[in-house]
Amino acid sequence: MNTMQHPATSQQDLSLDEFWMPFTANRQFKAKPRLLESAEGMFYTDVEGRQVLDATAGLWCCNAGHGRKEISEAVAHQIAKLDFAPTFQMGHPLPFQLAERLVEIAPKGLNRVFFTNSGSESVDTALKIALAYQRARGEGTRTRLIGRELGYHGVGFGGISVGGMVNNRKAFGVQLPGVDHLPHTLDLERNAFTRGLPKQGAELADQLEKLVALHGAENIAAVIVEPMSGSAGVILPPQGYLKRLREITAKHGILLIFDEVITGYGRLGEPFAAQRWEVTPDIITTAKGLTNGAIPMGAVFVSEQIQDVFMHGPQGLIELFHGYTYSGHPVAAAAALATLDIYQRDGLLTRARELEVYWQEALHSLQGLAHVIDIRNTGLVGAVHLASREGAPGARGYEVFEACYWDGVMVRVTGDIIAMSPPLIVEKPHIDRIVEVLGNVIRRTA
Ligand code: PXG
Repeated sequence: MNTMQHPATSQQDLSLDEFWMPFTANRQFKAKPRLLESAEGMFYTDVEGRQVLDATAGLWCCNAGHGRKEISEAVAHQIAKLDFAPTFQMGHPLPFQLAERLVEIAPKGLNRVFFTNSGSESVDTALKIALAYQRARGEGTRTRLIGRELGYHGVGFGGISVGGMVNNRKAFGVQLPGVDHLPHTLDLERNAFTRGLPKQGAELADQLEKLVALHGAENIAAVIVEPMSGSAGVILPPQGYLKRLREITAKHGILLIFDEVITGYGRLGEPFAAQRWEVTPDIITTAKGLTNGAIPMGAVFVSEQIQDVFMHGPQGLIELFHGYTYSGHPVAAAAALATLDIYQRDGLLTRARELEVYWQEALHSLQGLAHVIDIRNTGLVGAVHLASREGAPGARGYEVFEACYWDGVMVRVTGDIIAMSPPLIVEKPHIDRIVEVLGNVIRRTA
């Protein structure tokens, strides 16, 4: 195909062949592309000038909405002042400042921060810290990791091993050995159309006791779960479930890791799900909302007690042989600091709480439409679960997703589940519009 002049302005000029798109049906997409060109506030504008209401905060990351000048100015300033500086045996002030600011909003006790560039890297970092911690405290037989069915922990080999999304695992053969999984908590029979957290299912956490009995606590390093599974289609923790996991892990000396790549930075009405649901894990992984999606960056929160275990031996010893060239990158850190300023100044870390009931009632107004078999919500997250067509799982969901886009609302689709997580600056008329368009599309989709 012909190549185009940079920058692309019109679809006709653009060769779509060379970019192998991630998590995309490339041939289907390229036959009828959806190309976004600019963004402001709650809206994208596509290359044909169509306004698209963003009901997904990009990919669950643009929590303060799009086009925030404070962030782009901070980035422009920083890239001109210090484009890059190493953080291996060298340093610069920004990641130190950022870590201090992050600890102020983190759950009490999680006061050490390791920087990465993505959620996947945050997960692998957390798993490696957990393994090294157990070894450093003299519990070196604790090498097993436990995840959960339908969990999404990114795409590194560690993440897909503890993750439980079947399609993300099965094409790749070998994974980490010594991994086991808890059952997922999706239970349409008992919990369909619950507003907020399901009442049934806390006992599913007790399955961890079974895994402990099977493998021996002395062989298990850590349990990793998303407090709320986002990617699998908004699967919520039953009331009491996370507390139970915390009790069982603490009893057996197993670390509890919350993967808050989606739930972190205000999505649920508190800075972190750990605060919203009053369960403090030992490690929290984050990314996405940390920089409002503007520059790649992740952060892993660890308790001081865990870090202390590493701080022994000769002064000159590198305590953790782990890190990325771009850990604490100055431009990313500047973006994160500007993002935190916005979140705090505009009260965005708790705004989801204020809008939660309005959001919930709007979504649940779709109950009763054909093929809608469940609606789930918490904070500013929601899902409409559609029945699969016989022999064609995912087809109905994809059609709804695509039609919503052409009608001017961007939602996410996973299988036959429509997931939504609007920027935290969303206003009630936006919510009305999202639900109206989605409702109309579902009504006309067979
Ligand atoms: N953990 C969790 C809980 C995530 O949701 C990752 C780790 C990996 O992050 P990176 O930055 O490596 O992609 C994620 C990412 C979707 C969707 O629509 C969700 C994610 C990414 C892309 C799409 O459900 N979550």
